[in-house]
Amino acid sequence: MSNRTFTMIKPDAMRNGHAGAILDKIIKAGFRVVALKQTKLTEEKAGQFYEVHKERPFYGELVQFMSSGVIIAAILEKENAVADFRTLIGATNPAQADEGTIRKMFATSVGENAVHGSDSDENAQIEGSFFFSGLEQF
Ligand code: 3AN
Repeated sequence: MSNRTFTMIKPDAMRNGHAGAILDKIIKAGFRVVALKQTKLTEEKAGQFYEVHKERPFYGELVQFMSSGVIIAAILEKENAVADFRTLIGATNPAQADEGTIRKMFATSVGENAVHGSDSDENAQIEGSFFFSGLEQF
């Protein structure tokens, strides 16, 4: 089992001034930052990142939104990182997210849901290397 996951703080949370509070919750939950940067996705890059969702009805909206402002991308390390991080962020739809989860506290809607979290060890690896070279991971 891998001990790393990948996250993005999405444009809604960045615009709403929640980046600091979200990073604080992540670190206090026991995740170590392996790599971190602020960046902005082009539509093309956002399209590539979410390629697996290409056939979903919300794909166009998702690509537009994810390229609409700056994001923070990070690789995080902790035992059982992928599952524990998904627990910390809560359900995709903030209306269904548990109390105290990042999405419950900071997300606006199912589309603008504050944070991304990898859904498997394999995707954590792929997504982390989409943003960071080996030299940027410590
Ligand atoms: P999660 O981010 O919880 O893994 P996925 O993989 O089902 O959820 O969806 C990826 C992203 O697509 C979500 N984070 C959200 O931004 C967007 N999304 C998912 N479902 C919808 C929807 N019904 N309408 C708009 N955007 C959606």
